[in-house]
Amino acid sequence: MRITAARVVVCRIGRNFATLVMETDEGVTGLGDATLNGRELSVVSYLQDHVIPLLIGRDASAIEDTWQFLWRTSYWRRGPVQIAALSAVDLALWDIKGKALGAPVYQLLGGRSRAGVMAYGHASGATPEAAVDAAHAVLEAGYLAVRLQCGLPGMPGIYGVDGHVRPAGAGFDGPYQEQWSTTRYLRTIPRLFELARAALGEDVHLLHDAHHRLTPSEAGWLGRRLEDHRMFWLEDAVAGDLQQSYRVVRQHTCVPLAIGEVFTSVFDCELLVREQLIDYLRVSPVHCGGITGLRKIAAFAEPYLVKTGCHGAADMSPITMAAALHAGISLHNVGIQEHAHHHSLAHEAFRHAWSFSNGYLDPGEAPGLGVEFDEELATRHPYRREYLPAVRAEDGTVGNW
Ligand code: KDG
Ligand code: MG
Repeated sequence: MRITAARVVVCRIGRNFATLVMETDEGVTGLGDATLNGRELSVVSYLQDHVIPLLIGRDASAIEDTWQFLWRTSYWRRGPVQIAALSAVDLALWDIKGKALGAPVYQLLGGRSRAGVMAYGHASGATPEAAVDAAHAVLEAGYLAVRLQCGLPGMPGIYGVDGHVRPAGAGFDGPYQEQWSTTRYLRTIPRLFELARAALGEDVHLLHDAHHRLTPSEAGWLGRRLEDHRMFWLEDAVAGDLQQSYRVVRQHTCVPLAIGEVFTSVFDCELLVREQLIDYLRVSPVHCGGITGLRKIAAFAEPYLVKTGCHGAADMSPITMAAALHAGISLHNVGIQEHAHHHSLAHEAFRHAWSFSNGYLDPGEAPGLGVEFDEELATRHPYRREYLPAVRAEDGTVGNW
């Protein structure tokens, strides 16, 4: 079976999505997510101008060979634009293989190794009390795990609190400015989880995302204060650019640590995994080389007892969720899957076999990735440039988003 054509469809349904549609001479079509949030069109160009010409005529069944070919011949191996393009191709090829064989992709990955993939939902509020109220609703919806984020006293808009990304009326041509105070944050978050554990009970899994904002010693301090609330994880306490930073964090706290939603390959987590400095890897199949890339990273992490907890924000399309779940149901070292909710229309544009029930996600039994793309509906919702927020400390210093 040969690849005959491929195109990238860009749309905005709640968030911007770039979708690779790959065709073959046997009439089987594959879908891949190519969305690199905030920098979408660079991947579109990379695919259209540089990758698709290399794909035409290639054997659609040769997934590993195509992965290695695109990884090695690009020369610029590890950048997020290159990897998002490679990921889209990989997902489309797995989709084609599954459809051609009449099997859901997870069956081609070794079959089920668990009954379902535990999902975590999101709860947030302007105050710790409001966030805990929101968490009750998440648990009522069936989740067994919830990520809590809350505002900081006197500071409008903060990471993870509903409505912060683009307040009504804010323009699309420059990043929305978010304020930040580490002092207020470190004062607020221990209280949030003290309240949450008391109000939500002993059984619920509690998660938090610090979004790359702390130094290693601040992260160690926070981790210690969260230990008694038995967190499932503390995510992105420190940016992972300097992997050895996590030695300091680990020396100070035994709170479980997660990182990796911006990692693009096994090299970004090699030291973190080898020294067992983290517990969960947040890599997503759309940003780490597809299902093939995710499997390579998970296989490396397995002997070190590091599990996956794939990034599942709403700025990746339902195709990525499908891929994460086919991998998630079949890999052994899977911890949890983030489940942020897409715009309702996204579920129509990307009709999917995956589903959520009683705290668990399941990839479903449809052949391939199990997603049908309504291209006509998608193209009625054109792309619009949008940036992630910028964060500034009280003195105006720009910080990590
Ligand atoms: O676009 C960036 C988001 O995907 C990111 O901010 C979400 O950190 C995130 C998470 O854990 O879902
Ligand atoms: Mg995160």
